[in-house]
Amino acid sequence: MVQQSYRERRPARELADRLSGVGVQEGAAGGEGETGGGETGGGTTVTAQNLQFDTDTIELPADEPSRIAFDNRDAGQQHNLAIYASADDLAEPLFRGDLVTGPGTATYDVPALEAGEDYFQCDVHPQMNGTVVVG
Ligand SMILES: [Cu+2]
Repeated sequence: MVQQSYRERRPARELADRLSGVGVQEGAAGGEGETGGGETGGGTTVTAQNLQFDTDTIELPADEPSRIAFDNRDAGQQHNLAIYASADDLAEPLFRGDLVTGPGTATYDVPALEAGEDYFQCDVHPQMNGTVVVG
């Protein structure tokens, strides 16, 4: 990996120097963007369709915020995704996504969760549920 990126960068920089200063700036900004987005943006997608989630297990990283791309494909139906410590403890969600009326999508910013297993469900249709594996 390291060797490859050096190889790619050197010629690019030389070329940019020859062309103009603008090229150098673009190259630098692009490099930063790759590092920031690639590491933290690892995405999980959950789709709701026919009153079902497309998965009964969601994997999220422990101790760091994460993101779930939520896709509701049920026309006229409201769905969301909420995370609870367990199915028996629905009073205080660890995270509750905004309701989305289908067809529609939302990006859920999930706060850092402790390693372990949590429970998720659609609050409108609690029969749509599953396990969140954090770690
Ligand atoms: Cu629902």
